[in-house]
Amino acid sequence: MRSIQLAGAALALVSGLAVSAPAFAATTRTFNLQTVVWVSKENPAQKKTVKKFGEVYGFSPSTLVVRQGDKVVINIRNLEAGGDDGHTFTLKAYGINQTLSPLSTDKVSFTATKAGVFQYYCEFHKPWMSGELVVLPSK
Ligand SMILES: [Cu+2]
Repeated sequence: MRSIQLAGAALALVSGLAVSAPAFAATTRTFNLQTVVWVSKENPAQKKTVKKFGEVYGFSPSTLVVRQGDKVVINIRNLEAGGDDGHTFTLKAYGINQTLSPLSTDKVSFTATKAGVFQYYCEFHKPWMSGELVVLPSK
């Protein structure tokens, strides 16, 4: 990287052109996510809602913003104890399908090579248990 910058600077001197540094350098972006229980059969006050919609879960935060080229590290805490409340963190665009261990923290990491808006979700509770990864283009 440094040799490329030096080569660019040398080229600028030779050609008389100014070389502007990139506005943002790629970095590591770390997020801490948790599963969220919005509606649970264990909550007596939510009985009617469970009957209508089933149990409802989510991720918090549900929007992750990074830049193309960034290394992304996502620590995901699954607050559920297991049983029929299993979760996954699935981000198809990046080939990720991570089973979330009950009452544990799992780590997902990848490099955000593709710019765009990509949905992630839980295989068992999609489409409502979902969020978006926003990868801002590097150029
Ligand atoms: Cu789930």
